[in-house]
Amino acid sequence: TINEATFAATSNGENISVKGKHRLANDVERVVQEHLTYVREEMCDGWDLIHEEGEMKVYRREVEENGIVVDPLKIFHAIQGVTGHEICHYFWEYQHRMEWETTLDSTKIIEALDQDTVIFFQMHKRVWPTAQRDSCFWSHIRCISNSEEDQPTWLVVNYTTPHPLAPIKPPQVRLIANVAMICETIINEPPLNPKDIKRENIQCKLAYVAFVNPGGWVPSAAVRNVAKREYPRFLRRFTSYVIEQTRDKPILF
Ligand code: H15
Repeated sequence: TINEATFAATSNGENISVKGKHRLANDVERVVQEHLTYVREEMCDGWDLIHEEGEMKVYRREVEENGIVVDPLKIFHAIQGVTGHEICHYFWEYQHRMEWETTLDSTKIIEALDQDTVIFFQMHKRVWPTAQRDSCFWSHIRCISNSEEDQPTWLVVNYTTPHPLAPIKPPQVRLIANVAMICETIINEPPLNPKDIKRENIQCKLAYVAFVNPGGWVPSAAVRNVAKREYPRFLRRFTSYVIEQTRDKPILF
């Protein structure tokens, strides 16, 4: 846990880092913990199952803020033959992104805060008839051990942040996002020797959570249609990509 005394704030409220922690470490910690709590909450009132495909279930809650659609989204999925570490690795690593992302024109890292936290600037494909969107967010990958016996939980969080290297240049509109990919690895019929675990014995249980604000008015029906089509498409394509990439590689636990 992070000690408050590790941080200081400047007179204009900006965080500065002290004792080797980067300036956004407090934010990262808070958002990670919020996601871990939120993902365990029951899916009850207000959540609609909007898409089901094999093991994939896509839920959404219809919410508008000042007439702008900000529907929270939760997807649950189970993928055979890969670990949570592998899923999170391919989701977080910049080098692989353009091979599975179909909604981006470009992606780049504008700052590395530490080994597990980088700041991305991304240009999103324009969705007709709306203005083009960009995004600037910290992206953090983490492994959490639950107990000696269980496989650890892996997660990636993407969270919007301002950055001097990424000023908003109208007519471009900035997406505001808080997204998490949270994964657990299940080992079926574990062999006595862990070295004998095969891909056919493993499964990754995945939860993908997204709060995205389009950053400006977009017709509600248009956003909802795009979201309903694009999120399942993303997860289908991304998980096939990870299966393909890891098939003949040693298992990364
Ligand atoms: O999570 C996904 N991609 C990552 C890595 O590229 C980035 C993402 C992010 C999005 C926005 C801002 C910051 C970070 O976490 C996969 C995203 C799939 C997106 C599916 C399309 C959603 C459509 C939402 C409608 C917005 C309409 C605006 C005109």
